[in-house]
Amino acid sequence: MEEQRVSKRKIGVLVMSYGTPRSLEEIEPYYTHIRRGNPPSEEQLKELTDRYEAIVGGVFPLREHTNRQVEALQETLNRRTEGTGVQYVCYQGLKHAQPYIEDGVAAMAVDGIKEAVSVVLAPHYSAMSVGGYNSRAKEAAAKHGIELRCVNSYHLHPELLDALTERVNEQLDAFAAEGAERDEIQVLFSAHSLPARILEMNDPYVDELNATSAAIAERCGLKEGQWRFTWQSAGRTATPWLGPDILDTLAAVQQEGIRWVLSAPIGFVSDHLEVLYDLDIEAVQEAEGLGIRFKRTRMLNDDPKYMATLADVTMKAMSEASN
Ligand code: FEC
Repeated sequence: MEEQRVSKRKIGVLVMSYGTPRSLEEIEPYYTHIRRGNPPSEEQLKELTDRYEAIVGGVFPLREHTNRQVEALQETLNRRTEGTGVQYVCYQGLKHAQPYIEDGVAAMAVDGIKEAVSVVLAPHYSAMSVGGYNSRAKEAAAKHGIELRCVNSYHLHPELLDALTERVNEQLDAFAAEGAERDEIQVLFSAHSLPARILEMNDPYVDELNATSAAIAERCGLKEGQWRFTWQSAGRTATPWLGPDILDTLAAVQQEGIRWVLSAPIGFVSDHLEVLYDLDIEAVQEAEGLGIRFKRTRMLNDDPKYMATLADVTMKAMSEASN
């Protein structure tokens, strides 16, 4: 038995996520890393620290969710490969915090991994988001002599769409229980904004997000005009960012007479700052001021259908490479 286990083909899985500080003291180096080595001003640092303190009093929920997602993906892959000659081993690599992407790849090398797949905990590809993760992963893998295949996106995977559809329906039902007619509810799908120059780069980000939104709207039976896509969490910089922002969209839908809004942040997969602050605090306050009833869909976190999606795309990347 032991001999059989040793002879299994071992494939590394680099599971990459944005990363978050581990303590209030780590906010400054984290923010400096996001800003490509430029430390934030005192005012910028205070503003970010205040946002973290507002969400859960200085705890960083993204870390726990990423840890749990990596564990749950490992368990899913173990179940799928039981009795086969292949073993997948997951490693975590974060974009802006420890363990960095390069640390995850170095840990694979220490364990003797020679072939690996990288996958990002974000379903939609942009050269400015997932592309950045994958190019760092490729560079580190080449340094250690690891053959790496990258998953770019999985925004229309049927199990991902099922999990997101369930979440939209759940909140539509919750609104209905409060007296809303289902077709009076406006669904706002959203994702992290990016600098508007991606529009000149032939980047698939916008199309992929629209495709996910349209697929969920269809599965939920939403009528035309009952949903739209909007942006959120744009950076606080002088460059133009993709819009409209959700706060402006709330004002626009109020002008159209809409009173019930369901926010579905499909560009994110975990409970973290951009959801717990930008939506649950900022957008909720804006909606209240406009007389709009506002709800948000539950995040995927370690949902089994999301884990099945990740396991599928990981194994598919390997099988395509072997053909
Ligand atoms: O909970 C947490 O601690 C982390 C939450 C978090 C997630 C996240 C995801 C994405 N971001 C994306 C793009 C950008 C671009 C800039 C930028 C800046 C920040 C800052 C914080 C932050 N992001 Fe983020 N992002 C999260 C947090 N992000 C904090 C810095 C302060 C601020 O602007 O609010 C601008 C960088 C620059 O200055 O050049 C661009 C994209 C995603 C979704 C995909 C992914 O998860 O990678 C795209 C979670």
